[in-house]
Amino acid sequence: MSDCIFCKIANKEISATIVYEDDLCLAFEDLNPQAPVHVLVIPKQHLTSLADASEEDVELLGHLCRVCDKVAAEKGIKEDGYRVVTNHGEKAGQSVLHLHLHVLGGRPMNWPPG
Ligand code: DGP
Repeated sequence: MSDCIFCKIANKEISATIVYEDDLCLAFEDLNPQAPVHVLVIPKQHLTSLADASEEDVELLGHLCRVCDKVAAEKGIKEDGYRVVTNHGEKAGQSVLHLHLHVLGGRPMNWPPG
């Protein structure tokens, strides 16, 4: 989508600190980190959120989860523990309308989340 900021990052029209990339997805540092490690994992294909995904996307969604774990390992937070979060819609606080998985770690995570 031409006006989507994460599509622009995926297309390298906007710079980001990329920590992982393959044919299907990209992982980059969050601009406004909420933890010592805060990486966003996005599909290169535009999906607005998890609610926009269909049965056709099952393999892609599984791949994104595997990449979250890979990123956590590369960032050194796999052993101690990490959190993966995705927001859908206004009440969940989604601010960028391109599916993204937050990988958070490097500090204790509270539960329930705010
Ligand atoms: P969410 O609230 O779940 O939609 O999270 C959106 C996240 O995206 C938020 O943590 C900040 C991050 N973000 C927004 N714009 C940019 C950007 O241009 N670059 C990067 N690296 N992160 C961004």
